[in-house]
Amino acid sequence: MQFNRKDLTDVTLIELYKKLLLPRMIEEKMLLLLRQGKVSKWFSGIGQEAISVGATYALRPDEWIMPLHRNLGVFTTRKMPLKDLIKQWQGALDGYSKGRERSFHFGNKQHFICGMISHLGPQLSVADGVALAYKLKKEEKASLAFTGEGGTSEGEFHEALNVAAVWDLPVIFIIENNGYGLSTPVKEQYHCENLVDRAKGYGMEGVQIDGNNILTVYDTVKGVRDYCIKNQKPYLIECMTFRMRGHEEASGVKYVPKEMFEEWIEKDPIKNYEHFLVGENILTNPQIAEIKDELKEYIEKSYATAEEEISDFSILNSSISKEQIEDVYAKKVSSFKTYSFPSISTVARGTRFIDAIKEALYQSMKVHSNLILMGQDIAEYGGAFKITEGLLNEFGKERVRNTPLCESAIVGTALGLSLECFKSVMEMQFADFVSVGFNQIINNLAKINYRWGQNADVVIRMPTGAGVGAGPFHSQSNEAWFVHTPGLKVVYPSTPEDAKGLLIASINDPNPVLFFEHKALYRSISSEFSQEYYETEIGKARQVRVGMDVSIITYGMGVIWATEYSDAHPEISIDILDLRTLLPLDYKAIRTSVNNTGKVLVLHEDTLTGGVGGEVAAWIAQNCFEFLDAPVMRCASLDTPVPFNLKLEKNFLAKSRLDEMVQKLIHY
Ligand SMILES: Cc1ncc(C[n+]2csc(CCOP(=O)(O)OP(=O)(O)O)c2C)c(N)n1
Repeated sequence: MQFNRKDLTDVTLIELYKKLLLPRMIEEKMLLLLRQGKVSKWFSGIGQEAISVGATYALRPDEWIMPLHRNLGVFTTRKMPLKDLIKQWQGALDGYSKGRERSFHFGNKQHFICGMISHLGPQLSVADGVALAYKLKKEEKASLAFTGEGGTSEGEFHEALNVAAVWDLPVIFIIENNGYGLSTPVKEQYHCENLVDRAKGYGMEGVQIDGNNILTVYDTVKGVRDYCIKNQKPYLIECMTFRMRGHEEASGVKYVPKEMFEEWIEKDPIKNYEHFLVGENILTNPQIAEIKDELKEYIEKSYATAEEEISDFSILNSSISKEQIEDVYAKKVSSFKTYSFPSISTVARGTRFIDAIKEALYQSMKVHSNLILMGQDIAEYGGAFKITEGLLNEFGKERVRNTPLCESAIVGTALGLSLECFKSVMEMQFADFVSVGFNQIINNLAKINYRWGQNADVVIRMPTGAGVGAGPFHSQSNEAWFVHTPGLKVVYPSTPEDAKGLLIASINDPNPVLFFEHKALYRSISSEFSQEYYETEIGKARQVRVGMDVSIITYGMGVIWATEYSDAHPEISIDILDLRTLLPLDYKAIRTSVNNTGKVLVLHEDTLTGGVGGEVAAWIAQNCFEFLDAPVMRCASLDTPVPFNLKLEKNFLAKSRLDEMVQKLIHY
């Protein structure tokens, strides 16, 4: 192995050696502990340390890194105290993730390390978001994301690299090509000759290097970082290396031919670097032994301290559930401030549902200079429903961003922006398309605050619903997918006034909010709403009508149906409750409505099975049983995809069974 020290001083070369050696020695200790059952899960990076260490050393300590499960060297090179890392690995309640996450699936803001989710690829898009933040702030920084060669087969790899290239983002993407996925060899993983060749396809530069040579890695990443910042462009580095142990410690390496180990042991990054340092008289063998002793002592001491502190930690107490639940959501720190808007220059003021959403976006953009809008065709074109029309002229291309067609990467980008304290609103062109951004929402945005205390300040606008003959993929109601996910908030207004106030509140909320807007309401309903900048509280239902005979508990289009039905049936005294927020539900208001009538119909446009109505009905049955004079009933759409033909669609929709269900309930 050839080492080229260029202008590095002896001191730097020795420091790099210590940094390279530390993760190896920690791992050796951990593997012992693993055998003793003192650590539960371990992903080994032995043989690959030069990549984590060299890359991290080449960055500034306040530049975000998105590591994966084999990147212990990132955590140690960022100088995270080993005793705290050990607590994390032991699942301790005072570890970085408070016992909630696996060994390397956590992050830490103070060290600018973003925790991975098991799905691997999503880290790449989060790096895009951080780089976008650097670019918008005109900071001289780059972000860095790791992926294995297996992870390059994920759609997220393609999406993230494409976004970085199209948006000219200063991101360094590093592929650690270590020969195998879990057990899958490279020839079954990809068919191009070299993964770095893909860089050209995205319109970016790339290089393939020896990932076992610490000086090559360090020097390359340092140069690439300068390039990314100076040229405001991404860069792809493929590091050739080898995984010397199993995917995780329990899985073994039987599928790897023996010769490969023999070949790669010769290329061991530490042995070779040591050889170079001794050969160049930078270190002597006794000095190396001394360094090893020092590190050993540090490791043993850290382990002993961690053990001591862990055993001191108070045993779980009765408030454990409360604390766990409280950590799912970030707390709102700033209180609401009012602003006056003398003129809404580019937005002609109307009173339709769509005007309310526009105004909420406009005013929020004025109030929050760190708010970014992203979505397909939202800039010049004004969005599929023309909601963002005019915003580009008012706020400029940096803040009103057309995106490529890649929902997952844009949700990930939104999260990355949040790491750097930006807010974002992403427009899903149709709520149906959220399925291709699902993983980032469900697994990254929703869980991140609970996992390691980082909030995801993101609103996703979801034009939803049927009734206009748009067929199965432009009509779905999919709010229930998200209501089942702790960490998200799900908001669903049914009036212009609420649409404005709830959207402003969602943007002010530091948590991820799925904001449902019924498309059929955009231009069909109108009512006065205040020109003030105001919030409608998330989690509070609205009593639409007070009645005595039957309660209809509903939301979205259901509110319109229930109100029309009530108007057409003055003989029935109907209590109508608009839930407005589906997660969290307003149980107090639900109880009041049940108490008013004793007969409850839960109505929604979504299909019946597994819909939000089931949750509401179950809660009422358990908590309001004594108020009930009849079983809680549900009126929902048919359990089929949404059909295209208008007659079929009408039959599909819950509205066609509303009268039947109300009558059934009344005559029970
Ligand atoms: C989306 C997803 N599919 C499958 C897995 C299971 N899995 C975990 S690691 C891994 C192999 C990853 O290979 P590579 O990206 O080359 O990284 P390496 O582990 O070799 O460092 C697999 C299949 C996963 N974590 N996420």
